[in-house]
Amino acid sequence: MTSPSGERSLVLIKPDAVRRGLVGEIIGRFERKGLAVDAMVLRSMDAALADQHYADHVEKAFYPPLKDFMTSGPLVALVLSGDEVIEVVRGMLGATDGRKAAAGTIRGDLSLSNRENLVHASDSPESAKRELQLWFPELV
Ligand code: 3AN
Repeated sequence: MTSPSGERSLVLIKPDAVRRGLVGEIIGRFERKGLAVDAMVLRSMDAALADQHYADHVEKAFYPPLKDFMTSGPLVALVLSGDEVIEVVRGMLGATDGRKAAAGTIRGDLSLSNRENLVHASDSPESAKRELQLWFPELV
């Protein structure tokens, strides 16, 4: 099914990327791909927002350290738009585990971790809708 060109994705450039000075590198890749930045903010994720954002993962064993990591410092939240942006950005991120992600992807080129994997992006139109409402309620 073809997605409308006005599709949007919620992207988080995680605290590891901010600490490592990779924000420009990562946003640059999205811009060079031809995607538009519709909104962007540097902010932190508190415990309550983490529990809402990762509602599907709160019961999993990896969640407590993931929550500690995601609340450990500022991150950059952005809204990207473009043709099939949700699928396109997921492809640009690569597999969850940076050690296994393909070369040429953001995680494949820049991460060696399963947890500190630099970027989150919505994985479906349903999660994009939910996450955009959570992070940028003024836009939806
Ligand atoms: P993705 O970010 O590729 O969509 P999810 O949604 O399965 O991956 O997991 C959400 C986040 O949880 C990942 N970005 C990663 O930081 C962390 N994570 C996922 N699986 C593991 C794991 N097995 N061990 C540690 N952290 C994990």
